[in-house]
Amino acid sequence: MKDSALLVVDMLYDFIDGSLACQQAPEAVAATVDYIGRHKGPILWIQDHHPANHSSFAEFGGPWPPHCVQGTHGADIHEALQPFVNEDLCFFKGEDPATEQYSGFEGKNAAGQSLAEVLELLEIERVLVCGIATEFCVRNTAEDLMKAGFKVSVLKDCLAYVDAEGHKKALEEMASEGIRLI
Ligand code: VGL
Ligand code: ZN
Repeated sequence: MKDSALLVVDMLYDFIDGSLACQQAPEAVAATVDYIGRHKGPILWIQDHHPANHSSFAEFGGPWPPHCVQGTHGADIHEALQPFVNEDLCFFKGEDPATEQYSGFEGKNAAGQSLAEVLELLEIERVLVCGIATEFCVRNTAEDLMKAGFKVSVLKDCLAYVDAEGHKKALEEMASEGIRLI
């Protein structure tokens, strides 16, 4: 059987203990480290990576405090996960100041390859998605992967969220769309 890929979404300091700290984030990081110990296939990473003048920031009319600004600590992957990071498998999103980009699907790595392109090169059929935030990046990424024809599972113990109700609703809706919750 082909390997499944693990896709870790936005486990970045600003979403864990920084300006946009999400509920359950430290627990989700610990559960992800634990899961990686049992995971066989490749591990890919999505990173929110904004310029300092991004339109999603409140001072520019958006809904969020400044977060994950390029070159800052808040944009870094949590240190507990660093031993498993391969730079070629890191995909950046949110780099265009004018565009909100919750989905990591069109994220690009340093070589300019897209997530979908690399998943295809790796001959991945199923993508296991975990990360932050359930309602935004996790959900949009999982749905785009489904639409592109990948099988998708979400690791429900490895998620953090902005709002508990929103998290619950997002899980229900993903399940109804055929995304497997494991
Ligand atoms: C996200 C809020 C702001 C996410 C990104 O990726 O879930 N949420 N920017
Ligand atoms: Zn963002």
